[in-house]
Amino acid sequence: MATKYVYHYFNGQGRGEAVRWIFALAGEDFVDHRIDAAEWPEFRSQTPFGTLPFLEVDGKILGESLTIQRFLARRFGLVGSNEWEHARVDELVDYVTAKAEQVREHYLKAAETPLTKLQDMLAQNDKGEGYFVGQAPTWADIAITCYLDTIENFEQGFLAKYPTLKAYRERVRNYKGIKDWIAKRPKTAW
Ligand SMILES: N[C@@H](CCC(=O)N[C@@H](CS)C(=O)NCC(=O)O)C(=O)O
Repeated sequence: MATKYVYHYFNGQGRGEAVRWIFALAGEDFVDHRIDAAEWPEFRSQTPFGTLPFLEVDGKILGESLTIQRFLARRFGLVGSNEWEHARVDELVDYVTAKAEQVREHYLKAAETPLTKLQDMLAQNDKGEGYFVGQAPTWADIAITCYLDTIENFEQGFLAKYPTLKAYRERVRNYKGIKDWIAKRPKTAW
């Protein structure tokens, strides 16, 4: 029997969206349960750590956004093809997650150095025309593109100064599964 996934997060993108993209890229069904601000105080007691997101996997509960992403990425083969690639993927996800926090706190000034670094790093693999790591998409591509989306949501056109990254973002957003997800997901304020 197919595994039943129920994913709980607020009605927005934020820390929660990358998991939805992993499901979309893998072509796996999940229940996308979105919690309203009004429901949150009561719903909090059902979460493992008092925060969202969390994931139910056939009734078993897993918290922490990066743990959920890593668990699903391993399951769906989105972690790279050898030990070194796994490490590189983890490195990029850790980096971009920390930088996303800084954008939340300090806005786009905090994005300039990481964007330059990411663009240089991307150019080192297949001249920047492919993926961040290896020859197939990984959850690092999803984490990085969600970070780029956060930046563009803050200020549309900000990525114009980073043409390789801008083109990369468009490519990832057009992957099979992700393109459909972006078209059909609820339109939200963040
Ligand atoms: N380290 C946790 C942080 C989770 C977190 O802070 N989630 C926020 C939403 S993005 C939350 O639940 N905020 C509501 C609250 O703390 O009351 C993770 O990555 O899952």
